[in-house]
Parts: sequence; structure tokens; C-alpha cells
Amino acid sequence: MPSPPAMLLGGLLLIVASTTVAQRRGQEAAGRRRAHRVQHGQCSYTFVLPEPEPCPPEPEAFGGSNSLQRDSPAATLNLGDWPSQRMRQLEKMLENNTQWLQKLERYIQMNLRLELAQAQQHMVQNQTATMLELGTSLLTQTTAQTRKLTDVEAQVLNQTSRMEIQLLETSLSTNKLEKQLLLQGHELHRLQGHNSALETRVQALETQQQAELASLRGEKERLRRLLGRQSGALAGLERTLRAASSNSSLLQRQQHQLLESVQRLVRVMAQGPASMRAADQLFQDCAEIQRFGANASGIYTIHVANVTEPRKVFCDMEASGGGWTLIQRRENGSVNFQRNWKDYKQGFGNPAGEHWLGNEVVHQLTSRATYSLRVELQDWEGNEAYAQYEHFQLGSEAQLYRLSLSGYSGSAGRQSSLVLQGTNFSTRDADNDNCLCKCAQMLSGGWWFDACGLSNLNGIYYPARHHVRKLNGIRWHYFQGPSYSLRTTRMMVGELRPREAKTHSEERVLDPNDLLQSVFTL
Ligand SMILES: [Ca+2]
Repeated sequence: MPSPPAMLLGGLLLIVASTTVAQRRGQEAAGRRRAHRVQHGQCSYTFVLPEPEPCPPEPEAFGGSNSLQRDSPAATLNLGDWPSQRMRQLEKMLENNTQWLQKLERYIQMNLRLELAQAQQHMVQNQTATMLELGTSLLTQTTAQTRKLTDVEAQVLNQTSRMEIQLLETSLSTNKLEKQLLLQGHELHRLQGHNSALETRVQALETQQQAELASLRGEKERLRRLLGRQSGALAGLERTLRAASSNSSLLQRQQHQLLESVQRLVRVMAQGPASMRAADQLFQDCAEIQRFGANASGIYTIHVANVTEPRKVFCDMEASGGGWTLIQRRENGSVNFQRNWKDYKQGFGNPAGEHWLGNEVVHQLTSRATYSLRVELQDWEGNEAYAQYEHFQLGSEAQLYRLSLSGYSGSAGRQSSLVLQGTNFSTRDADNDNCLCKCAQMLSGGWWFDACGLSNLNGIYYPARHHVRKLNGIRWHYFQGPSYSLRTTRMMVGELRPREAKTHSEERVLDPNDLLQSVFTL
């Protein structure tokens, strides 16, 4: 396919050729030529056109054959005007040609522009396609490269992380080992310390034992010397006793006289005014009876305020100044002390033997006046002990016969075996103790159990040889421990008097006449 410029050139040549044919007649006049220039963009085309020779005047037939049309009849043509006509003809032709050429130029320009635009577009498309192909291939290559790189990177990362994990594991195990080593070191250190402490203790114990042995040897020697001295003293005492027994017969005689005097006095009083007998009905406790003059221990009748029935009580007129009203006695196990609340309230047993006077009577008594409490104990080895409380008071039944004690003294332990304040009375059917358990059911009897306390004089009476290791027996912790059941007990209320300080022998050597005098002054 020929290129557009070639086609253009061809077209131009054709035009030129046709023009040449049209003007063949004037070829002979080649000397006269006319040049035409056509500008197309940067290019310029020059057409050299032959200039026609002035034609000779033709006959009239000639005039009608030309392409140029004439409106005027040929007859009017003048030969003198011919060259100028011819000139005008030619000029017109030239003009036509020029116009034609301009059209051609425009056509060429348009075609060229279109062709150029198409060519450019085509080129651009081609180039774009090429570029696209190149870009695609580049992209493909890049993608492949990237994929390879990514694979390599992933491999490197995997390797790195694996190594890191291994490193971590290694460091962890190292740490663990270090810790274990440290712990073992500590343990060793501790054991060494312990060992040295033990060694020191053993040495100290050895030293102490040696010192104790030495002191024991010294003590033994001292005791041997003391024994020698005491056996001498005993012999002296025996001699003194023998001498004293002769004196005691004298005292017995004095006592006998005194007794006879008292009996005489009692007979006199019994025969006296009736008011003396009525007074017997008004005694509220043994202290009053004693003050009235009765000095013999035994059964007496008392009338306690707010208690309707008169009560028979045992009065101890000897112990610690006398005038003591017994509220409890155990001596042989003849009375059952496993009783309920009502029995302990009302009292039971025989005042001459084992008995419980009754919580209500004791409450009424101790509400009326200030009382002391004396507890006397005896074990199975013949040891005696007592416990005294300067103030003793028993609450009402509504207060669960709560115990209030103060001012403890005595030989039955440095401490009281009864809780001093705030313990309520409990029986097997009334659990008022301070224990989640039921002390009365566990330890038997009725008592001021705490939880469950250090004493219970109303426990089970155990006979001889059965009295040890008995938690539910008759206990007084600070006298014989927690599981020793005592032989006899007495509890009595009265008042502690300075007379208590005097000994029995001192009381007995009093002049009987002084006693008689005091009785008569009543
Ligand atoms: Ca309880």
C-alpha cells in the first residue's frame, strides 16, 4: 500500500499531467512559464505551470468550442480584443486552477492531518501496547522476584525465630539450673546453721547437765546434813511432847468443866421465859444461832426470808470461827447427785450426811446479807485443803443461779478452781454453760460449769482405789489435778472473822469463866 505522501505526489502529478494536456497547444511557447507555490506546514511545494502563448484569432466556429462560455455573440468579438480576452480566459483558468489547488491543498492538509493523527494514534497504540507488554512482563518478573524474595524472607524469619526459641529455651533452662543451684546453696547454708545451732545447744545442755549434777551432789550432801540435824530435832520434839501430854490432861479437865457449865446454862434457859424458845424459830442461819449461844456443831432449824418452809441445816460451829451453814457435803457416796434442775433448786439429801441445801435457799440467804464461802476438801491420802471466798452471792433462778465470787484465799491451790464471775448453774436438763457441749451431761451432777471448768464437787462419788483418772468425779483442779476424785467435801456459807487466825489450842485454853460471862451478857 503506497504511503499517503506518495499518493499525494501521484495525485499532484496527475493534476499536472491533465493541466499539461489541456494546454498542450501552448507547449511550444515553453519559454514563458509561471511558478505556483503551495505552503503545507513546514513543507512548500512549487508547481511550474507553462504559460500559454497568445492564440491567433480563430474563426467563429472556434469561438464556440472553448470551455469558456460567452454570453455575447461571437459576431461581436473584436480581433483587437482577443489577447486581452485570452488573458482574461487564462487568468480565469489560472484562478480556477489556483482554487482547485487550494482545495487540493486543504484536502491534502485534512487527509494528512487525519493520516498523521491516525498514524500518531496507531503509533501511540502500538507503543502503548508495547509498553503494556513490557510493563506486564516486568510486572510478572517483579512478582516472581518478589515471591522468591518473600519465600527467602520467610525462610530467614523461620530460621531466626527457631534460633530465638532455642536461645530462649537455653536461657530458661540455665535460669532454672541457677535457681536450683541457689536454692541448694541456701538449703546447705540453712542446714549448716541448723547444725551449728544444734551443736551449740548440745554443748549448752552438756554444760547445764554437768552443772546440775554438781548442784545435785551438793544438795544431796546438804540434805544428808539436814536429815542428821532433823533427827536430832525430832528426838527433842518427842521429849517435849511427852512433857506436853501431862499439860493436856489439865486442859481436858478445864474443857470438861466448861461443858458442864454450858449444859447448866442451857437447862436454865430452857426453863426460863417462853420468848427464849420462840427465838429458836427466828434464826436465819448458823451464825445467828452461834451468836445466840449454841457452840456445838449439828442440825439446826433456820427460817430463811422468802422461803416458806423452815429448813434443817447442819451448822459447823468450829471451823474457822464457826457459825457456818453447810450448803453441800460429800463423804461416802450414799446420796445420788445425778439430779435435775428442780432437785438442785429445792435441795436433796440429809443435812446430817450427804446433801445439797438447794439453790433457792442459798440465793435467798446470800441476797439478804453479805456472806463468805468456805470449801473444805480431803483426798484419799488424808490431805486436807480449803478454799475461801470473801464474798459469795448466788443469783436468782431467772439469773440461772449465777455465781459471784471474790477475794479468794486458801490452801487448795494458788488459784481458784471456780470461775469467779459469770458462770451459770447447769444440770443434765439445763445446759447453761459456756461450752458448745453439755458439760453437766459429760461430767455429771449440777455445777457452775464454765467450759467445762476446773472443778465439780457434785460429780460421781468414786470409792477408794477407783478415784484416779476420773474426769466425771469430784474434782478440784488446783488441789489434786483434773482427774482425781476427792474423798470428802464441804461447802458452807458464813462470815470470815479475825477469830479464824487463832489456833484450836488457843481457843481451848480460854478461861471457861470468860465464856460463861459472854453467854450471860446475851
Ligand atoms: Ca453448753
